[in-house]
Amino acid sequence: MIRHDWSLQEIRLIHDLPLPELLYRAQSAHRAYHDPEAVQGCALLSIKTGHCPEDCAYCPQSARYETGLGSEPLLSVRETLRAAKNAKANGATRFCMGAAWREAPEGPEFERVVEMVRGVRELGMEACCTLGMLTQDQANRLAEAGLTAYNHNLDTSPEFYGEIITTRSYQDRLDTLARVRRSGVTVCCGGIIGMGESIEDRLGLILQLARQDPHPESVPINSLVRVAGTPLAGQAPVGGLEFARVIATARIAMPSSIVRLSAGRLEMSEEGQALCFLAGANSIFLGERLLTTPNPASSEDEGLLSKMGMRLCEQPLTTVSGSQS
Ligand code: SAM
Ligand code: DTB
Ligand code: SF4
Repeated sequence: MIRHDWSLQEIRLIHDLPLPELLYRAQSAHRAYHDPEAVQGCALLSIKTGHCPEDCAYCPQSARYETGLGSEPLLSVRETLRAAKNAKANGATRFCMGAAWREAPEGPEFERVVEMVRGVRELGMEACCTLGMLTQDQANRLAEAGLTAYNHNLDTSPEFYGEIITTRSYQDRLDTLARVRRSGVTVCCGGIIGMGESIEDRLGLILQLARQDPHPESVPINSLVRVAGTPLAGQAPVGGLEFARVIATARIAMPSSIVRLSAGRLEMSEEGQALCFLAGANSIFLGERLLTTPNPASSEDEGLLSKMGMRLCEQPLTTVSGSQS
């Protein structure tokens, strides 16, 4: 049953269950809506890199931190579609284009992104964008171009958010998410674990997502990639069991959503990643680069999936109307 009336106490009780019971419930929820042997492969491309005016404390692309990352102008449609074709050939069915903008610009740059979305859809892939804040008109134009999903993360609980970002509010993010929802594009919204937040903050994020009606169709759970020069570079790594508990809790609270084991896999063991799949994660990013940081090589991922007797989904999972097959 899909619920939207979760309380923090209920989510806490689930998260704190003995691990065998938590995994059993997560598996049961997973199997009610998804093939437990298949994961969706997605690919990321940074279409506009660096020099972002925001101060997100985790992010290598903020202009405020010395991370050694250059600034690159918006890629061409041709370069982007070349990367998308390559991603498709490597097994990805969803292509996500990320830009280091506070908000999507108006004018020729936006038109170029619209062309990219059209081109990715023509390849038969799901198209996702993450461009910062959007106006309603921009969301509608992306919808018209066939955009499958828009990624805009809440990142953490409303209470902890101010420790991480000061240049835009939680409400700004909720407003953009509402515009995406209104446009008919599906919502991709999640957060980051390992920024120094409490367990209550992790569950506060899940509560925010699980109280939305409908739930975000896609929920990326990132483990912080600690980048030298960012304020969060010295955070302690998150243990695999702790991380899997968050995945399982998200899976139980939002059973029909795709829960994505997103950034941070390079630092996880094979066993840690396997536990995340058993806890209900059913998507990973493929390819050696996320936006600006490294990701496991495809040979590693092929090895892991084959050892688990699992496989990549051959077909896209999300249709533009928001229904999942
Ligand atoms: N600038 C746009 C925005 O912030 O909405 C889009 C790109 S931004 C890089 C997309 C998401 O990547 C962020 O919301 C954050 O959750 C995630 N992210 C960024 N840096 C990360 C890091 N070092 N570790 C894990 N996730 C990260
Ligand atoms: C999301 O939640 N994770 C992806 C995607 N949405 C855009 C981004 C991860 C970025 C990790 C840091 C980097 O490579 O720059
Ligand atoms: Fe900019 Fe997005 Fe990075 Fe924040 S997460 S600094 S908005 S690119």
